[in-house]
Amino acid sequence: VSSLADDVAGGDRRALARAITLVESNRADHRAAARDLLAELLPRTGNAVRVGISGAPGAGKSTLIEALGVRIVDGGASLAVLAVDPSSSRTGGSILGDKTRMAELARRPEAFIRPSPSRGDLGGVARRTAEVLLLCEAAGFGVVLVETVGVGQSEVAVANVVDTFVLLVSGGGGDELQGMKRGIMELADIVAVTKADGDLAGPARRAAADYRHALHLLPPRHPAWEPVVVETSAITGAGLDELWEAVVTHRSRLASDGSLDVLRRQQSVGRFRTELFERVAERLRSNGGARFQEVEETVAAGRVVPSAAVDDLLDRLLPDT
Ligand SMILES: Nc1nc2c(ncn2[C@@H]2O[C@H](COP(=O)(O)OP(=O)(O)OP(=O)(O)O)[C@@H](O)[C@H]2O)c(=O)[nH]1
Ligand SMILES: [Mg+2]
Repeated sequence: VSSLADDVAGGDRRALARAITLVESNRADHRAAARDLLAELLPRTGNAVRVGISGAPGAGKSTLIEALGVRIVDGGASLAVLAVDPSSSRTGGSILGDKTRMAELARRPEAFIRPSPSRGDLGGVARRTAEVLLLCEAAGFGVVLVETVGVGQSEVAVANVVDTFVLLVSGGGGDELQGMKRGIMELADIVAVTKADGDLAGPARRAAADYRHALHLLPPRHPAWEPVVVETSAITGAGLDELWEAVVTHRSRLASDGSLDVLRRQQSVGRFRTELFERVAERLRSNGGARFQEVEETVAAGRVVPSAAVDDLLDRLLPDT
């Protein structure tokens, strides 16, 4: 583990890939090794610009990341791209899609692209994403972009590990705003209306105006930042500089008034609590064993109300001290 940590810190890509595999594994011995590895690398983390890019399936995330990513590395930064896709049924296609959609970026030595396998629950996805991001920072990447498909709560998980959250919407899908959950809009520091090219340029402009209006009605996430809407096209390159400028400005505003520290502290504590509560629940279930099932049966049969069954079980398994 110690020599793997050294290799990761030295920027060795193959070591980084192995470290990520370790962190993503569920095997108990791998988990233990991953824990040691992260502990050793932790002092080298925290320095990247962490950006989340989320949007509906097919919104244009990968294509945008490819075009934006090439600009970022052209600008002299090193870039890691992580793809998170919790909907396992789509994973195979998505990984293939990402490989081909980011072909140019994948050839650049300053870039590292890692499609994350999306086994498991949301908590697992959140933990792995956070830890893989830390590994990329320890390996020296200046920018980490996390792509996530907005299919529910995965974007919340990703918003909890990044500094700047970009919501990507497709200019063609004018009705998207109607069905969009308020909670997702509230996460957005930046909305990028993409595919603003050709026939879609007009609809994209109208969609951008709608989003500006909608964002205006929401309470701001940070006192120092009013969410912005940019129109982009991964095909013509329009708006990409503006988008990156917005990310950099957002990030430096947060850094300069101390909100970045506050945000990251809250994120760490939030992940700690989420994981703690999930794991306590798991352990209760497995330690409860047969008793757990017995109690569930009494609830199922309508003999006890759920809250009373919980009181009873908790008193026995986790007594108040
Ligand atoms: N006209 C136009 N088409 C685009 C643009 N960006 C992406 N597309 C097209 O939109 C489709 C979906 O693009 P992707 O980048 O794979 O979208 P995604 O959001 O990553 O999709 P998933 O990862 O599957 O959720 C592809 O056919 C792209 O060629 C754009 O800026 N303009
Ligand atoms: Mg994609």
